[in-house]
Amino acid sequence: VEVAPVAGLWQVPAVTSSTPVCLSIAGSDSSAGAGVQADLKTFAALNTYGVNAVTAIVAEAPGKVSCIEACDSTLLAHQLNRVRSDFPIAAAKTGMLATAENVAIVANFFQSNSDIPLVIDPVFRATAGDFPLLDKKGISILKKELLPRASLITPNRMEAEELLGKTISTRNEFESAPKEIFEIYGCSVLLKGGHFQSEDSLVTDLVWTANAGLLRFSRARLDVPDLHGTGCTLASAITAHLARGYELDRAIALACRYLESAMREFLQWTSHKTGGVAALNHFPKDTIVPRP
Ligand code: PXL
Repeated sequence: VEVAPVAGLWQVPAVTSSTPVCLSIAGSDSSAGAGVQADLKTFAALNTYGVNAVTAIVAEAPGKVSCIEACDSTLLAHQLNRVRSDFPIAAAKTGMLATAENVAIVANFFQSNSDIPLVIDPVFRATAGDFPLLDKKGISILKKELLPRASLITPNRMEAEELLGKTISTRNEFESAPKEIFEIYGCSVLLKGGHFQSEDSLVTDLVWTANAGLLRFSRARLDVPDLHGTGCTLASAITAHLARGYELDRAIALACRYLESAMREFLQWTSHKTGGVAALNHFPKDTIVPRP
């Protein structure tokens, strides 16, 4: 195949790119459906540029974690300071932090970068396999030093129970949980409804913000295989839309739409050995990325 050269002299553009930069602070997932890989794909799909600081490396396929190694916290601090000093970070997101030392580094970073909007996915355990993704002391530092700094936190049912120190079983408990979490930690809350039963065929996420009070975001409950990384993807999509200039409620609505498309258009491969595997499609055809 012959490719014609571009005519004329190419000149380095003198303008600053308008593409917003997003930062992911998360673990590496070898299956690339969750973690830093999911975050970077989501940032790219939503027309932002992703940079990252890796907190741990996880050897896994969906539902099967076989080995976890946390990154040294000095290496994490170097990654954060390196990208911060060169890139204009418009919004950031944290996922798996692995250790108390890493949480302390991240809390310290956001103390001296208080202008960056921050979405925290409080990842404590892998849903499948019940592997801890943050140690006990780390959970305690996260609660005290990092959550109060967040623009939004995105717990699922188990994480919300850990944050409140009690179970959330009834409809009423579910409805009042976001405000209770807000009152303890002082940040806006998106409580994901995927693990709660409902009479209708909808999944409803509840959001509590100081300004708007309780908001509801509903979508169809999809009959798809277990898709790993939905939490990482939702939090990253919210981060990308915040970086693109949207207010929090609009960023959440757009992110829910994107996640639904990534689920509806999921990918799957069959295998004689294991029966097969499925994954979120981070580049669904049905992605709408409106201009802010
Ligand atoms: O989905 C939670 C999660 C986040 N980050 C990493 C993971 C997982 C789940 O296994 O591996 C790196």
